[in-house]
Amino acid sequence: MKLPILYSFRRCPYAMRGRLAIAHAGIQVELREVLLRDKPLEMLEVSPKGTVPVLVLPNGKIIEESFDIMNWALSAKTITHNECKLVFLCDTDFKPWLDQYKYPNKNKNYNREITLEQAGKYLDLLEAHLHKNIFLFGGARGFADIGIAPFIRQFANVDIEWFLESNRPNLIAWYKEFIEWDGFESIMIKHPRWFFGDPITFFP
Ligand SMILES: N[C@@H](CCC(=O)N[C@@H](CS)C(=O)NCC(=O)O)C(=O)O
Repeated sequence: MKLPILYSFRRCPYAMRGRLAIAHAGIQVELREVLLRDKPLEMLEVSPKGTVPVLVLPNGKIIEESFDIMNWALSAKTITHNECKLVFLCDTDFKPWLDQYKYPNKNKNYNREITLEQAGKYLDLLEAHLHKNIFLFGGARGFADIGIAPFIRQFANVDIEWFLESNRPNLIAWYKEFIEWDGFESIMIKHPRWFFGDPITFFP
């Protein structure tokens, strides 16, 4: 049976959320680990925009946005408008500040305090959600947790002491639960770079 093909890059948070959703849904795909600076032609042919993740379905359909891959994988579960909105805000409002924070040298006007204040607005929003439940929308991990956690992990890793000392106990507990979750560990297993003709790497 032909499997969907997932072009992915281990450390990319967008690819992580795609892998998390696929693994969470219990779907099996063929994993093709790429090098961002030398992407395979097979991937660029089907998705010329050149970002990962890219999912190629057996019927030839291409899904080239991580959000859409999560939607595809988790479609059996009910995804609410509010969950989508929180993930969307992560990509539009939080990610630009995360990029500034991660790569301060790329912007000569970089200001750490402003960045932390602006990114902090989104962190506060998550903190408020987590006030009621251990996951963002209830007692079980869902679309929003999977879609957002890889980005919060990246943010935390820039200055872990600052993050752990910030006054957001629920967010910190949620973050720790995520990084210690074996479901997360399992999607972070290292795979060699894919080359045409290689044997299939099954994921998960
Ligand atoms: N909107 C895209 C963004 C994906 C994205 O930007 N991925 C990065 C890696 S984290 C990428 O592939 N960048 C291309 C490159 O670095 O050449 C999505 O959600 O899938």
